[in-house]
Amino acid sequence: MTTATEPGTATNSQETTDGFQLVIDALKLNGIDTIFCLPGIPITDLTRRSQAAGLRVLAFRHEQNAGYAASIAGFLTQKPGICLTVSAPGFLNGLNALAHATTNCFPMILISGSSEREIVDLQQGDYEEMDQLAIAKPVAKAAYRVLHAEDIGVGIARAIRAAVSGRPGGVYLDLPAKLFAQAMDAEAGKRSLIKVVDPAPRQLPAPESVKRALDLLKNAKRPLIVLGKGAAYAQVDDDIRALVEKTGIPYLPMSMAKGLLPDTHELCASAARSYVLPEADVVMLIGARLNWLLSHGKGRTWGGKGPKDWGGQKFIQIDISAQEADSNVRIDAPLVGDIGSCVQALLSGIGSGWTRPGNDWLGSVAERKSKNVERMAETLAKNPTPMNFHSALNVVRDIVKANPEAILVNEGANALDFTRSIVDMYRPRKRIDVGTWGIMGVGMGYCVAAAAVARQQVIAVEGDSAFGFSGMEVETICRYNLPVCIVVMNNNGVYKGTDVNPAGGPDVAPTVFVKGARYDRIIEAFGGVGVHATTPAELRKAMEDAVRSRKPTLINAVIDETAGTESGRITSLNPSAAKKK
Ligand code: ADP
Ligand code: TZD
Ligand code: MG
Repeated sequence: MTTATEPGTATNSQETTDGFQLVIDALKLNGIDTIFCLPGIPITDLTRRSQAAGLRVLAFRHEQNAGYAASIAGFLTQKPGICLTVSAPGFLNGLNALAHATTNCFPMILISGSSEREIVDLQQGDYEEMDQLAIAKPVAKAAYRVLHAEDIGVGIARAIRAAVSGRPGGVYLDLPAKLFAQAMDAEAGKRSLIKVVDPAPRQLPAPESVKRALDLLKNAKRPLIVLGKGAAYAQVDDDIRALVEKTGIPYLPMSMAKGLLPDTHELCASAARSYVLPEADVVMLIGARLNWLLSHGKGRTWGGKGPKDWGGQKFIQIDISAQEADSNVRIDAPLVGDIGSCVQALLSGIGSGWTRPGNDWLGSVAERKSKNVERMAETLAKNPTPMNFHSALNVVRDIVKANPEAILVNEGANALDFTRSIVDMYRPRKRIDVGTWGIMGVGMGYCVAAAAVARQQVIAVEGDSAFGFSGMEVETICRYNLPVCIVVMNNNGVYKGTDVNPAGGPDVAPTVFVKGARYDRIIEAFGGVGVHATTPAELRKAMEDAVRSRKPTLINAVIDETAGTESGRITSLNPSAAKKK
């Protein structure tokens, strides 16, 4: 770096530092201990020197998977997950995950090396030339570029603060190749770094907002709480549990909020979802948006007459983003603040004189629940040949019950929907899945991150299509010897394996894969354990062995290829399926 090394500008110390070192020092100073990356020009030395400096550097086979790993590490730890990539194509591969992090409100920083600014800006054709900053901006919560070594401290500090404060999201940090080799005085370099103070400050709700919410809740006849992944992210599990139990209000966990309270809790209304949504009169959303996953808070799901009609519910919404309220339907009592502070304020406002909801409401919820649970138990008890989703997931359900600390990764269509409803979760932040976009490809990246940062056994339930998006990362799982047990629900295709080519030609239908594929053999190539399971008994034994040995394991679970339905539970969103009706 020219200015800092000019005679007279350096301080007394003789030692110099450089851009590489300052990035590493800045990350470490802020408690970052893991980097998810894929090396190459210009960041190869950054990955090496990070490892030398004691960071855990996990290298992937494709940047998208490193990015997904970083995003979910952010969700699990509240620290921004760091993904490090090369320029242009590497950056673009990572960009999907950055957008995913922003969409899901996960804190993540995508750090990409970039080519020479002068050449990029004049479009003179540099190696991997691209104006990455401009491209990242629309999908990132914030995007910054650092040109001078003495600004690295500020750049990293801003990136961290932007990722974790307020509504968390994905941040892009552009580090041009020239930056890394810039030298500056070591003392001055050290002084330029910033340890971020209070990166995600508490945000207390206004007392009048708390009162408004409590008034609504107190007068409700049929109240309902919806817990979203924001509530899981907030890590205030005891307070949320206290709120549910003190008020006695039934709650519905969104997919990644499952286990915040055990799914077997008497107030869990998951098994009565289609009853409680239209019937509730006051709904309190805690860290959950009224997006498509909740049918936008209106329509028939909520008891509305037509597909877009309001069902008559009043809504309380706890969210850190003031802009979220009214995005779909009227929010009668927005409670803006961090979930911890909001829930505590509600708890103290409730005091001791709270009346629990009447037995007519709790009783009918319980009745619906037990009917549905009974019906499910009957289905799960069946043992058809070939194995279907239910009989296979009955095994997964038992294994998760016996290993409640294990983290469950889940993606696919039917493989997702059935797992979500069949496999109970018992602890917070143990279920990580396709999230807000319903995205395929998060699987193996999530497995690596979960095993690395949470240091728990990981169980992944993967559709055979879903698995294919990140399947090569089984090498990564084997390389780092991670305790990951992957179950591929192999029904020979996307949704099912029975489609035929309508034109009758030699190509199979677009949803169909090689029949009887042996996914188990992929992991064997890298020294992991592969198991071919055609019965629940074989699946059970293989999963038990995997959990006991903690060896990287891939079980090819052969599922009846006729078992799935088009798009799983979201057939209604599929235009061609709608046309057929
Ligand atoms: P789900 O998909 O589980 O319904 P969403 O991703 O739609 O959940 O919603 C999560 C919400 O949680 C977002 O609106 C986000 O702003 C909010 N959120 C995240 N962290 C916090 C927090 N610490 N305090 C308050 N709100 C939060
Ligand atoms: N691409 C991406 C990135 N995300 C997507 N969601 C899709 C494509 C579309 N898609 C789904 O929504 S589910 C799915 C695709 C391709 C795969 C379903 O097949 P599967 O699961 O084998 O994973 P089931 O059990 O056969 O239904
Ligand atoms: Mg499939």
